[in-house]
Amino acid sequence: MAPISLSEHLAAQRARGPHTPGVATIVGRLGRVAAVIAKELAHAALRDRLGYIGGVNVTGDEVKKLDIWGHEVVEAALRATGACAAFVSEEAKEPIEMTTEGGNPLVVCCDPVDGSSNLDVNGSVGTIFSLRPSRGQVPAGPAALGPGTDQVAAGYMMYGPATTMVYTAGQGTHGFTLDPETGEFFLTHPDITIKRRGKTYGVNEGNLHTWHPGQRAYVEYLRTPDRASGRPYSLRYSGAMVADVHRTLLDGGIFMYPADFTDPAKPKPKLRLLYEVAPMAMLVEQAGGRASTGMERVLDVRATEYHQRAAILIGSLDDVAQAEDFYRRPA
Ligand code: AFP
Repeated sequence: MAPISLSEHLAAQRARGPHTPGVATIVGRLGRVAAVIAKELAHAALRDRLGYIGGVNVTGDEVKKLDIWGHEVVEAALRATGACAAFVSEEAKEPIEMTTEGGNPLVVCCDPVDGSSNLDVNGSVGTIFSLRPSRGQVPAGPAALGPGTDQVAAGYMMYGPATTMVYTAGQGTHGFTLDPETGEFFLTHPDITIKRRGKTYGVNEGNLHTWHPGQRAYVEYLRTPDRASGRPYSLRYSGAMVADVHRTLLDGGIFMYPADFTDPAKPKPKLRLLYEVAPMAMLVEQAGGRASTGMERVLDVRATEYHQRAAILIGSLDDVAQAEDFYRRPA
C-alpha cells in the first residue's frame, strides 16, 4: 500500500467529521517549515549558526541564533497561509497580528525551536504548536488566552535521527516521518495509543530539593524496588520536552516538569503554558493519556498571560493518576 502523506491525512481527517477551517492549511504549512528547519539544523555547525546571539527573550531564556531564525521562518510561513490571525511566539513579547483572507482564521501559539540548549551538543530539539479559534476577535492575539480545551489542534516536530511530526486535530494523535529526499512527511505512527502504565520516568532530578513534598515522595516511590509493580522505573531525560514527551507517548511512563515549591505560597513552574504545556496535554489526552499540574487537569488551566508558566506531569493514565494521588497526600 502506498504510504499516506501528511497532506492526504489532513484531507481525510477534514472529510471525516466537523472540522475547523484553516487547520489543514496551517498544519500542512508547518510541516513544510519543519523540513526547512531540519535541513538548517543539519547544516548549523558548518554555517556558524550555533551559539547565542547575546541577550534573553521575554521569558528570560538566553536566545540562540537558531531561536531567532526559527521564529522568523515560522512567522513568514504563517503569514503566507492567510489563515493565521495572530502568532504567539516564545520569541516575541506580544502576539504578532496578521492579515487574513477571511473565514474563521486561527491563532497559532508556537515555540519554534524548543530545547535549544541541546543544539550545541547535537541533541534532539523540537517545534511545538497549538491552534485556537480567533472567534473573529480584533486584535486576535487575546483569543489565545483561555483554557487548553479551546485548542482545535496541536502538534510537535522532533528533529532527531529522523524528523518526526505528531499532530492531533481532535481525532486521535498521529505520527509522521519526514522523507528528507522529497521533503514530505508520511504516516508512520497512525492512531498512537499510550500504554496505561509505563516503566520510565523523566524529570530534572537536580531540582529535587525545590519540589512539592508529594512530588518528592512520588519520585522516591518510583525509585524504590518492588518487582510486583515493576519498580524501580528507569530514568530517561533529554533536556528537550519534545523528545521526552515523544518517548513517553510511544513507550508509556511519565514526564514531569514540576514547579519550584521553595516558597509554597508562590510556586514557580518553568514550562510555558500556551506553546509547551497545553499542546502536549492535548496530544497526550488524544492518545488516551493524562496531563496534570499535580493539582488539576492541564487543559482546564486558563491562560491569562501569553508567556504564563505551568507545571506538567504527563503520560500514561495510571502513572499520572498515581502521581496526582501523591500530591493529595498530607506531607
Ligand atoms: P530551552 O529551549 O531553553 O533549552 O528549554 C527547554 C525546555 O523548555 C524544555 O524543552 C525542557 O523539557 C526543559 O526546558 C528543560 O529544562 P531544564 O534544563 O531545567 O531541565
